[in-house]
Amino acid sequence: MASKKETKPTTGSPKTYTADDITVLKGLEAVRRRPAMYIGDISARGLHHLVYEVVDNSIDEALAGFCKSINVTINDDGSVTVEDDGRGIPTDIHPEEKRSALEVVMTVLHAGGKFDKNTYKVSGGLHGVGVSVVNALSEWLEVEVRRDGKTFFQKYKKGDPVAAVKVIGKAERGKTGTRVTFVPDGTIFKNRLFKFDTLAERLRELAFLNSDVTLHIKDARGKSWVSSARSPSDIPSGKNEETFHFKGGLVEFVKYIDSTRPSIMKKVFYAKGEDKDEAGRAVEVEVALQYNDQYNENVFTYVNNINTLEGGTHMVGFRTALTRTLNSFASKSGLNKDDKIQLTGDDFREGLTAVLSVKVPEPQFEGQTKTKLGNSEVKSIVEGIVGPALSDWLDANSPDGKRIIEKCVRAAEAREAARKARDLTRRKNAFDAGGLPGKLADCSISDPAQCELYIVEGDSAGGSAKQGRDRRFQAILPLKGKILNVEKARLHKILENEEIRAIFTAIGAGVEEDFDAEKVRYGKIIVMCDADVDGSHIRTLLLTLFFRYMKPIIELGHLYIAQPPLYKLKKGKTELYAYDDEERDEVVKRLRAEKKGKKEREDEPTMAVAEEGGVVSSDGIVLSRFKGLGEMNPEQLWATTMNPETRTVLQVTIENAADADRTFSILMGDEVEPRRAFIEKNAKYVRNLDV
Ligand code: 0RA
Repeated sequence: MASKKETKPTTGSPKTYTADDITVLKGLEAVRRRPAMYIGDISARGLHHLVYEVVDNSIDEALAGFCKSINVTINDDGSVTVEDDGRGIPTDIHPEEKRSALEVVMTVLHAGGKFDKNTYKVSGGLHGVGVSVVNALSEWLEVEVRRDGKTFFQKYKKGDPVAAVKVIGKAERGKTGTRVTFVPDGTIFKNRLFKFDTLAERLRELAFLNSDVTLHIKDARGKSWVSSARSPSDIPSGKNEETFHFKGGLVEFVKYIDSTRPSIMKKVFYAKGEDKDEAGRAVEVEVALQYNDQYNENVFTYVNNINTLEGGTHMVGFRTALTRTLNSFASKSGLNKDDKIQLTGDDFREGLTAVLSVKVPEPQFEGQTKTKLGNSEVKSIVEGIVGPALSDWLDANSPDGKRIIEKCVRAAEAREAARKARDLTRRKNAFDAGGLPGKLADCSISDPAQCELYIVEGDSAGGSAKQGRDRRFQAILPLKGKILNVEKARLHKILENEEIRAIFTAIGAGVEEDFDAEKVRYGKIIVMCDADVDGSHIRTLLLTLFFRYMKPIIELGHLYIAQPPLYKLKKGKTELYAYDDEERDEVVKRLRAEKKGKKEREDEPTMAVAEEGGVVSSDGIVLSRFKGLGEMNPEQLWATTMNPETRTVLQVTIENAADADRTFSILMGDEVEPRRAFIEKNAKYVRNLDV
């Protein structure tokens, strides 16, 4: 048995710097100098990553078997608190550092590793960089640890301790845990607004993946936060508290993902197993799957709770097991008569929804976004666990098995029809200039990094864009009306669609499985639609197409949405544009101030906007609302929406893959009721996009 050391808080004596301290300072300063290297970026994504990083540490405690409950609170002062009931960060004096281990964990880069006894620490990609990174990037951070009957406390500013670790009270017998509260540093994060929904999505995902843990989130911000919102999605959502606990784990996750897609099975398949790698360390494998009556594949894979968007060896092992086991069940049960049609991996993936979660002691992450598992031993471990388990399950649930095989046979038949259409698209590929769509006005430069493709709603706006563009680097592809809803169609139908084929061939990187991001002909693909209901529908149809068939374009940050202005304000020869109501009111004030003395300008009421045509105010300002892109002439379109020097474009990102999938299936799928509920819940965004 290990002897327990007396826990003494460090004394508050004046600090003398040792050689070690200097490397320490260097470490955290490096984080502050190049925060993106540690948390990905300093946008909203990086901001939320700070919270995930602290939560991941609590999840590590849960994986080690010591933590049952994690609470996240967004406080009214803009700070966030993450509290767990784990063992608490150790507080005894660190033998080498000669100060509290707590201080070392909070202030030394990657110190977690030195103490870490956990088998599956959340490491890899941007995760597992340690709570010291969060500390370095915080205006201030406070940590409270309950351990050994005491409550310890330390506060930091920009990563530096304000004072030594102190005992501030007792802790109830047997009560242990860690509470971290921090405010992100405003000199690093320009936008410090936490989104409840974004945090809740990650906590929900973690609760599905770790069925023993209960995660709770509360938004304790008051009304004053609404006025500081910069965009409608910044406004705290109606819900301000949620608790996530899913006893059914991955089975419930699969049902959640497919909640708007009817399953063809009575039961969700589930398997869990463990095997050892060459070094004798345990690799855990857990999987749940079901088939729905639609055509998309929705497989989400995780390694140590990190979503592996680019797949990897665990995914390969899973697919191999699935194809092999279902094929042998098909011939064994005589469902594929005389084996007359060859079933391939593609056929077994149509309508498949699955979650695969593996725990790997030392994961190697590869790929463009470092979300691809590289450990080769994991393939056979996953295959060896999933294959036999699925085989047994099919024997025990043969009616479900039969429905799966029947669906796969239908998919194989459709695949044959799809092959012809697909060949057509392949031949019309990037390098075959003659194959480019006739209505594409291509750019003259060929370096993709410099080129932009505008996908434009409507022929008349397309015409303006063609005239207004800088033809050296801007290409224009006009679309006629609405494209096919890809959520409800099989691949061959999709590839027969003229408009969609034009998009695929203009981009030149192939389709779905054959998609090759290196062949993308444009570094920026910009969707430009009217700011009305039809425009927003077309935009959603296009986003669905990219999400389902060219996802890497989104993941690699190539996809953007143009922001045309909503208003034109004219006074005499001066023409100004406004992109939202607030800006419109400001511009009106500015135009008035030009004429009148400064004294008067604040008192003027803002002008009402007429539905039709322009409104002329008493002092000659003409305000008109753009109803569509087609109303702008080429020069206006260039000046407001296309000139890279002055325009705003929104980059499309995927915050959470499983939830994004659900959103698209809700918005574009068959069922009306969930769509109505979604639109009602998000009505404030919809209204703002559409009006
Ligand atoms: C180092 C060692 C141990 C636990 C932790 C760190 C720890 C870190 C965090 C961060 C948030 N919550 C946390 N809970 C625990 C192991 C402690 C032991 O062996 O008793």
